[in-house]
Amino acid sequence: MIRYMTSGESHGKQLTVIIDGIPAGLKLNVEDINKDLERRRGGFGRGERAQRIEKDKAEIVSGVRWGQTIGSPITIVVKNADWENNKKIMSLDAKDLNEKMFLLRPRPGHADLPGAMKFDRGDLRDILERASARETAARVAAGSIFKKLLYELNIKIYSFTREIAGIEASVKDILSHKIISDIEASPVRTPDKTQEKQMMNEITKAKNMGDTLGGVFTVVAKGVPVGLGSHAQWDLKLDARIAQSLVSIQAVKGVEFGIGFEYSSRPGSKAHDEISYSKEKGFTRKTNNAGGFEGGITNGHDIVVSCAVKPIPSLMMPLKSVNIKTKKEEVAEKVRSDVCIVPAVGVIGESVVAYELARAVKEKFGADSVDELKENLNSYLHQIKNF
Ligand code: EPS
Repeated sequence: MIRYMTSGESHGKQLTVIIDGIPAGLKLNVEDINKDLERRRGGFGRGERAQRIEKDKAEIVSGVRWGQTIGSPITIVVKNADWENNKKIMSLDAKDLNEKMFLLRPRPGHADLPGAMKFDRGDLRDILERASARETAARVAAGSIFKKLLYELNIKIYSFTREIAGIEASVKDILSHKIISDIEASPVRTPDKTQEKQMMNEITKAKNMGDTLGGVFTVVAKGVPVGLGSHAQWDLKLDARIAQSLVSIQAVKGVEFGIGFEYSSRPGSKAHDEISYSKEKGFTRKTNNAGGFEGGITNGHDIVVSCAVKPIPSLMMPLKSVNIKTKKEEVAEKVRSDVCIVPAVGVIGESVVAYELARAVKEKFGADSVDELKENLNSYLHQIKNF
């Protein structure tokens, strides 16, 4: 089984991720992980910290030897540069406790208030440090390994920004690899050059107003074989697992597969992807409204999943709130933050989709080494071809 767990506070010493179950023999290079970390750090609309303070260099401290995984748990550490400026605030030592530093005015839309109530903390920092999207650096480091494993099986994943603040990109062929270079060259990670400018203008306007913006990103996985996930039990449905992983990303509020919410307004005759057959291609469909899933099982078409991202709750022009100590109405804490994270969240989306796919692949094909995994997949593909 593949699983992973992260730890670390936003301004703590480091983020850590432990990944278990990656087969032996996967070639790993820390620079590949760093490239993904760099992609997550970027994007027009990110704040000072993500872009200038943090360098996000991964250090692999276990599970790899001589450039290859060896089957044991892989540990990756990403140091927080900003810890140096926050040593007192984040101190482990009781003697450093300072009530003057407490954050008391929860931000509407943030984990601040329900988290503090649940964990009975008098300082909102105890919650916001872990709720912070900084944690996703650890998930992206892990995601880089999942993507690499999937790449060995010819499964490729990419993402792009579909919309920012209601400005929608027109993307002619989202399933063509050719758009990847346009996406990666765009400051907002969208392949639509015209809308890119509009999106950037909106972000600049919001920044000047002390406001924040949300949007929609899409993740695409190509080369996914038919038969991952299962209809037979609710928690084996792979689209459901992917949805859980995506909604677990900070600020994600909605998920749709394929045409998603549009299904509600179409009759069945115009909704479903008709099936055809040829000897060369086997079973295919001309359309992919379903986004690659039927009954929680991959159907051999590309996975297409989009997510709605809410505007970040840390506003420079804060909303009304209540002081948790005095219970008096006050405005929420002003916390340095980003204006729009949609471009970065696409990269995080790739990582969590890659996790769910890698986990499903390992569940179906077992294997302790990459070669064994490939062999098992190939024999299954042979079986599928003869169906
Ligand atoms: C974050 C607030 C900001 C972001 C941070 C996430 O941090 P700070 O308050 O220290 O400026 O920059 O994101 C990152 C540093 C990152 O690498 O993603 C938050 O509250 O979620």
